[in-house]
Amino acid sequence: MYGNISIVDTPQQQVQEDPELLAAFEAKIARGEKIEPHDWMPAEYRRQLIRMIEQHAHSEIIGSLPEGTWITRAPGFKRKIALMAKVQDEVGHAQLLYSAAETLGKPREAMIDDLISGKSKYSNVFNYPAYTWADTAIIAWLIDASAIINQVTNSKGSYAPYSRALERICMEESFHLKYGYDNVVTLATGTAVQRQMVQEALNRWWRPIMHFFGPPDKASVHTEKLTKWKVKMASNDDMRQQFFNQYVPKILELGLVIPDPELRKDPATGIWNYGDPDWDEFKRVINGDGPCNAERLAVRRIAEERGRWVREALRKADERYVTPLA
Ligand code: BYC
Repeated sequence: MYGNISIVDTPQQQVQEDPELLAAFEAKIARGEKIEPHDWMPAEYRRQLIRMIEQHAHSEIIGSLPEGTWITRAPGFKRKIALMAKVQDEVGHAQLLYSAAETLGKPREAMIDDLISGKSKYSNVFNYPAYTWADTAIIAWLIDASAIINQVTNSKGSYAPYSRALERICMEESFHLKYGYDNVVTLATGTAVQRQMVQEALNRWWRPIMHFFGPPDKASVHTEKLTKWKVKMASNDDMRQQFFNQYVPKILELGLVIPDPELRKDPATGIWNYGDPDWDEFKRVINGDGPCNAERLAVRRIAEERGRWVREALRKADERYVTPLA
């Protein structure tokens, strides 16, 4: 219970919804209308949205860390400025998304607590290290590209505050993608050492990027419900296929090798077939056992601790402002 809004925390806490209200809600969604925070919604719709938007917000804030470690080491002043702006944008996206999730009744403090205690998930990809400058280039090009595919699609979804946040985020992400592509092109058309560096980075990130779109549809837990309620506007496999369609030709054009010998488009169906990207690794990483999970959460815990006095000061100033003068 947060304030006067009761939040169902687990799917086990079944709520018997009023059938008339539920039917009206589903008809509204079927007509393509948006749901606003004050509108009636089923408890499960609220729970699913909080889960997904909160995970997305955490992904943005944790996602700023792998690239953030390169701000002090960026090759050249202009690239440093560009990277600083990108990292700042990602943190801003987290703010927009936490605000969107708050409209559903869960306070930001509770979301942050669930992140740093390890209760909430965030995107698998940010639990891997950025060893070289080329890793940052691959992140900014291909992870931002993957995020854009996901976000442009879901910005057409039913929950208005999430749609609005996604539209705004995508505008900034499209700059990130251009910045990342420019860095990859520089390396891929550079010296032999630079080409090797970017190829090795692609080898490291390809599998995590396959995982980014979520488990195969047949193993996805939430897709059916989220698609019915137009929160997810395409399945995990459909978005992964869209990524292949758009980016495999661009990667090959740069003379890079995709580290999956089985990746091939079936000319009859137009479907890309690919080798097993190791779904066991995906499960381990999203459940806390990736190469950098502990480090990422430790950084967030320190930030939370160090920022406590600022939040306290703001809260006190706020209280003083709203307390009527004696
Ligand atoms: N990573 O039933 P499924 C960025 C979990 S940041 C971790 O298919 P769903 C950027 C899933 O949560 C943008 N966990 O789930 C930032 C569920 O677990 P729970 C990040 C994953 O929700 C900085 C379980 O697996 N984008 O671009 O239907 C720098 C079963 O999965 C992942 C978003 O967050 C994963 N990849 O679909 C640069 C997008 N995949 O909750 C760039 C918002 C699945 O039952 N999220 N799981 O314990 C979504 O669109 C959807 O939640 C997903 C998964 C497509 C990711």
